[in-house]
Amino acid sequence: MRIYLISPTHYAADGSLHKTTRYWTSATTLPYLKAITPLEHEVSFVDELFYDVDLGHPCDVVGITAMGPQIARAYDLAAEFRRRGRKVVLGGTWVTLTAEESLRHCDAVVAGEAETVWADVLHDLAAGRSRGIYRAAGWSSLAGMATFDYTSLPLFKQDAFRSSALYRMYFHWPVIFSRGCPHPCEYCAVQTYYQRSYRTRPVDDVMADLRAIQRHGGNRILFLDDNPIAHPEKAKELFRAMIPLKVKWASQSTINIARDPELLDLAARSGCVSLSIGLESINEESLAGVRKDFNQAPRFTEDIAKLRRRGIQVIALIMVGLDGDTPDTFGRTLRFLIDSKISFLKLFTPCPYPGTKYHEDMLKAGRILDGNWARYDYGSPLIRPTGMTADEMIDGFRYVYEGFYSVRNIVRRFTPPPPGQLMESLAYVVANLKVNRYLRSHERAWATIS
Ligand code: B12
Ligand code: SF4
Repeated sequence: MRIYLISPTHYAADGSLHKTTRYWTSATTLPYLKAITPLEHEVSFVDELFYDVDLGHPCDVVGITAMGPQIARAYDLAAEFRRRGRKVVLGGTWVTLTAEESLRHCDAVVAGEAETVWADVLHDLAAGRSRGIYRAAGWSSLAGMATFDYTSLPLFKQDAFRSSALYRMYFHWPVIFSRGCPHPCEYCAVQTYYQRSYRTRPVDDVMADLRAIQRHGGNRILFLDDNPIAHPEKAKELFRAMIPLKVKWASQSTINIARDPELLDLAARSGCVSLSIGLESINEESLAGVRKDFNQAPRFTEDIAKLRRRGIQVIALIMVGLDGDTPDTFGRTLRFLIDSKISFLKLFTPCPYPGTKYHEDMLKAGRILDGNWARYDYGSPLIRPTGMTADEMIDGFRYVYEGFYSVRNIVRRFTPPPPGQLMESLAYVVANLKVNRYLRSHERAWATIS
């Protein structure tokens, strides 16, 4: 069969498709799915963030992945392809957590990991049948994961990589070390999808990927993991092995990385230059309300200082409007972010992803304000907060963003920059100035910065 795999974009507030021509990394979902597809099938793929979906594609099966607000576009594409007589399969995090609802939009749903069920789905569709929801019986081993040609990544621009030193600094090659997360944060789709399980790949397999990337001339890595340090001893083993490679890497991580001196030392020595950390809130009560109390907000200032001392730029992920937050939380949050010299900020309003405990609680309490999945982005008022009105939440959200990215505060945050990483700091200053300009020219940019 001919299979067409799609990663959709999301709709902008005016109903147009959000598009861009450049992106700093790429998901691996589509090339990886291609790599695990039985060889008798022919597979092509497209990421709609850059390219247009070919609605007339001469395929037998369309496979669509989706994250967050992309789900609205995924359902529309599914409807259009089915109208044109194609079989449609949906998969990915969102679909997994809403499998029954998703099945109404397609011929088959892959709920959870595809490794052990994808061949069955294709076999059934080829025979003109479908079992509806295909769910793997257990978690598949991460040893010997299928590999793919890294230059086929949907958002990688090979020409730009060859011709532009700036692009070579900008593009981060995606690598996976682990899947899942054992923490209980109630709003989190990751721990819900993986049922709080956690697995790492053998270090040798990850090293093979890193070497393959280096053979292509790549030296900047992004770990796609949600929590690569959940098993600290495994992470230490990986970081130790990576030291001789002399790559630079970025990742998400919990703040626990700052609280284990050996782990932090190995991370820094293996080339860690920036970490996106889900601090979420400076309010202990707000953290406890979503079971993220392991964060221990009073330790943040000291933790961030430790990371900066090792030359690591800290990207803070913060939620505003959680229970426990009041209008004065915004000012305190902004001051904290500036005083701790955070390099980059991603703000979120609380988002009740269907399937999570947080969604269930908000639904029961009648606090969900918007059921339009297309608006399940970073900064829409989706739940009614308890300590302020929804309007106050959005005003506060803008106030923190505007304050954080004001030129005056950019200067304050990078004076002095983290030691030993001058080029990284310069790149972050430029990125900050770009956000400053973007925020001023795009009215609803607040909700879609990534
Ligand atoms: C890379 C990434 C991005 C990139 C994507 C760039 C691009 N277009 O290439 C960027 C940074 C832009 C991004 C943005 C966002 N992302 Co994102 N992203 C990821 C990340 C880190 C990796 C995805 C990946 O490559 N995984 C590796 C592949 C191999 O695994 P996989 O995708 O899970 O696929 C497996 C199965 O799920 C299944 N599968 C998946 N899709 C399909 C489809 C079919 C047809 C089949 C058969 C199987 C199948 O098969 C695979 C093998 O088992 C994941 C977290 C993660 N660790 O997965 C979050 C994640 C998917 N993102 C998420 C979200 C919410 C977002 C955002 C809304 C912002 C945010 N809050 O993080 C935006 C939305 C984008 C938009 N358009 O508006 C959530 C999804 C939650 C949900 N319920 O939907 C995740 C899980 C992160 C999280 N912490 O919650 N993201
Ligand atoms: S630590 Fe991060 S990935 Fe893990 S459950 Fe909490 S929010 Fe999710």
